[in-house]
Amino acid sequence: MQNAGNRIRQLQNQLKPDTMTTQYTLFDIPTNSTPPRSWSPNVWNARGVLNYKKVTYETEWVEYPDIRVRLAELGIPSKGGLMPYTLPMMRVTITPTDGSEPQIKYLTDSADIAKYLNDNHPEPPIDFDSPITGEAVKVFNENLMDAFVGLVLCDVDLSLPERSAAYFHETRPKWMMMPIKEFKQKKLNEGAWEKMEKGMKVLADFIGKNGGPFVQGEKVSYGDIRLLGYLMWAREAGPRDVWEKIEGWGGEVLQRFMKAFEENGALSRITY
Ligand SMILES: N[C@@H](CCC(=O)N[C@@H](CS)C(=O)NCC(=O)O)C(=O)O
Repeated sequence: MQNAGNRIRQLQNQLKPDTMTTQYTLFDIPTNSTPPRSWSPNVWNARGVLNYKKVTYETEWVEYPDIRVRLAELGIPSKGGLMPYTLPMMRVTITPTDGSEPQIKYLTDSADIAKYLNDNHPEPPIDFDSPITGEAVKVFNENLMDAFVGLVLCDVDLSLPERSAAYFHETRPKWMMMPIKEFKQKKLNEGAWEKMEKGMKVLADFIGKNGGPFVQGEKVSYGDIRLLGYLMWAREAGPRDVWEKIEGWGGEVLQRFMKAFEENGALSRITY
């Protein structure tokens, strides 16, 4: 699937733009709200780019236990291991206007989807080349991931529909090597709240280092999108008090960061 983006680009280059139409479908995991909301940090890496670029797309909601069934049915190869099929996935349907058969491709990793969209929809640009993306992910992983796992991930089931929550309870203890409740308690004992407070201050310093609203100042990089994804995970699927604390500790820098993404359209579509 790695080269699916390239193959589609080749095809698009062969065809003149007015001789085909392109449709996108984003496969996403729903919350239990009506309408469902997008909450997964990985999916937000793709959805954030679609929204920011104002690309037209539709969403197909797939509950956790149905991901492998739906993707296998569409002919997607298994990745093996504990998570053989994952979302986000994006279907690209290219329909030639001469009536010949549509070409369908599936992109099955958030980074591939984001890159594909940036290559095919250059405006507004997202900086993918700067080392800032790697730095942003590193800052998050080193300072906040552990706290997010304890305070956000462990309670995600509260925001999921019943069957997805049951799947979560069945699968996650296998990674955690213990029941979710015990794992959360372990993270609390290891100082999850203190780590969250400290980590959010480090993150705010990092985001604000060029004057904000984004890490490089005015220019949006894929690193900003990745950070947005993690924050949306907490905002949309974490307990309310955790998000309120995160907002407080992120301070004015975080407020400006989220507001800038509201204003540039990246958060314009959450439910469809
Ligand atoms: N590298 C992948 C990771 C995606 C991923 O881990 N997705 C999770 C949802 S957040 C998933 O689909 N899990 C399926 C499962 O747990 O069975 C990407 O970013 O696209």
